[in-house]
Amino acid sequence: MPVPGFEPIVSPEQVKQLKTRGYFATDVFFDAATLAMLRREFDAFAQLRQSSDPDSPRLAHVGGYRQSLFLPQLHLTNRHIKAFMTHPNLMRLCAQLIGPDAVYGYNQAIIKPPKVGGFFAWHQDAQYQHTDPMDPGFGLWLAVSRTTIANGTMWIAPGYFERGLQPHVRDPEFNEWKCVFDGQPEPKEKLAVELQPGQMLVFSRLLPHYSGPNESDETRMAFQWGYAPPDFVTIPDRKKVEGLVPVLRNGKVVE
Ligand SMILES: O=C(O)CCC(=O)C(=O)O
Repeated sequence: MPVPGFEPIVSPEQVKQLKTRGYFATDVFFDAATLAMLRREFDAFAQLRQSSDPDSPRLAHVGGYRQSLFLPQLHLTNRHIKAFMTHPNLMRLCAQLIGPDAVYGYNQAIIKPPKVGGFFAWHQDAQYQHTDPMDPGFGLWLAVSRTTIANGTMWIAPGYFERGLQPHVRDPEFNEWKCVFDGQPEPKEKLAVELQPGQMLVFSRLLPHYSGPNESDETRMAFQWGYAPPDFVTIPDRKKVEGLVPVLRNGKVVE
């Protein structure tokens, strides 16, 4: 049901592809000023992290391996990013895909410095937090810089989306989950998602995805978060997720 006051922003074909293949890519969704703001704020967070943590990856080539910078929960301390979460285009997307009530939760910037930014293992986001329903709302991955195969863009395995949550094994070295595809570490088919700055991958929490190492001379910058209806719970304990931030309530934007 359309939400009054919010024009749909993506096509019926894109909505169908999200339901059947677990993803679609948007056109450029944000203007240059918004992208410049995100770059500026992410750079500032990165500088701060680097000045307080000498082991943090540098935004210049320092050699080494697997040194991406993860900057979590930026809305908590940054008013520009908090305001970005209710950007009019995002609210149109929420109203179109979710309805009159929506929240967001965990968010992070992921910066892969030139040459040293590492890969991120194949996984389904649903593995990191089991919920009922398993796939509430949608995830977003925004290219803040351009994202290419060479600089470590996202790869996806749509063939596994409809098969639900796949087995994962824990990788103690990197403290992360690795998806297992019919007993194999790699899916039979995969697709690289190369995006221009301002384009987004809209995807399901059940879509297996991976990102490659940054072997280029440029910095890869992305922002990841998602929106959901407010009423999902974690399983098996059936608790509400803490820290969710409402953005739409009864069809009105919550500032
Ligand atoms: O931006 C990336 O490299 C991918 C990160 C990712 O998939 C995740 O944190 O779930």
